[in-house]
Amino acid sequence: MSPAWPEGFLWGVSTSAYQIEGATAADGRGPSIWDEWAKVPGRMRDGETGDPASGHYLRWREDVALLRELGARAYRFSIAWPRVLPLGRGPVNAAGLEFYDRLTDALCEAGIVPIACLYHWDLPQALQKEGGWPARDIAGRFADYAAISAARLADRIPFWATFNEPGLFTMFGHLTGGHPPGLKRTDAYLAAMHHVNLAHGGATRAILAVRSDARVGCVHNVQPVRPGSDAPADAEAAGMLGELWNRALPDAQLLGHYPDRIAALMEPWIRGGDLAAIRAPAAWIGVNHYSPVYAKHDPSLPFACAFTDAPRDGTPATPINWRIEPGAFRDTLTDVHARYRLPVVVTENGYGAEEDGTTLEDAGRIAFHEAYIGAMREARAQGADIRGYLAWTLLDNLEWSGGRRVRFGLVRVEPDTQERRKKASFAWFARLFRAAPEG
Ligand code: IFM
Repeated sequence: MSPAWPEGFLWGVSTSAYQIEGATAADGRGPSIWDEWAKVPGRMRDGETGDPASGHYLRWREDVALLRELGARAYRFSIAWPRVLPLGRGPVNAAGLEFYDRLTDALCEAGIVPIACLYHWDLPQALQKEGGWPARDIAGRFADYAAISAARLADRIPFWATFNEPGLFTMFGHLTGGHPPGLKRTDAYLAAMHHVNLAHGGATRAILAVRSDARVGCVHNVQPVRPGSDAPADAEAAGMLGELWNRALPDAQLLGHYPDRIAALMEPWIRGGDLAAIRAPAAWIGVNHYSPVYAKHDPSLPFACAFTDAPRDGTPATPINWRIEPGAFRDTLTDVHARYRLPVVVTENGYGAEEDGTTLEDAGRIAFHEAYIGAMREARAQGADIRGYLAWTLLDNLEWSGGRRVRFGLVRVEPDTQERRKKASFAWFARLFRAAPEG
């Protein structure tokens, strides 16, 4: 497979802080909105919390050794804002920054390119108390946090992502209510999107002020939204949901405007100069893609649209019922490249399953990645400028409110001991990565 891939292609894996670190109260870390959320019974499957997750905060050396053994060329991790700034602002927690400093050093020593994401959903709870993303002031707090992180790490971290999946966490946290802070308010949702966009622009400029050669981007969830039926109302719902889910964030960040259907709705939050402030120089775009999704018309809901089940048409699906459609991945990659004209890095793509550990053979996961990497190759052949593929994910982890039963890892993590056991997919990826040309 290697000849199809250029030198320097970023082959590797992604993780996120809250999903793997555990140690939520260690060394001065402050609480995040997910810690607060997990306190309420019934919200997290099996009563899980951020502890122990995958125990990475204690076992990070072992995990870097795994990355080295995997032959990963790149590794995307997220920095936990509440570890660096326990109150979201104000005094820096030295121990928190040191953790990421040591991790970065170890990655560099192993010859692995670090890619840091500043926000994978773990907002400091103290900032939530001040209003969270719907409060405009948060954009400045985020830029300050970005500057602090970059000042310490950007000498060794070449790639930075401001946010992971802003289209998702703004919607689930403020409109549909399934993520913290659990709001179901249209105004909060629209405001959150705009302030995340402002935060993206401010943070990008803050990182570039520290290090002008930093390559800054943002990681977006991009999934084609299809109508759930032939009804025209479902087609309209899919159009609306597609703009909210896939476009509202990257269009503002990269094209300088909100998509047509929602532009007027955003006006109450836009002040003079905002759109220019949001559109900061971007070096790349991250795409997280797993499957297409479906929409239906529902006049009782804001925007009259909702996610709905995929039709039962015999299309294969993963064990957690996510449709397996490599062609949709290929088209997503070509569309994103054509729309934004930026180098694309696939920052997440993976296969979730409940696995009881009786076997480490995960043939379904291998077949999934093989098919999706084949689709990525087709997208490249069609001209899409794709610079990397980071599988989701290195370790079995905390799948948010889904708990730890659904596993995406190439490495199994035993729930009671956090012992690591490599799955067959680990060896498959190791062969792939080692066959790729050096960069
Ligand atoms: O685990 C998540 C990740 O945090 C964001 N993207 C999708 C993954 C699988 O659900």
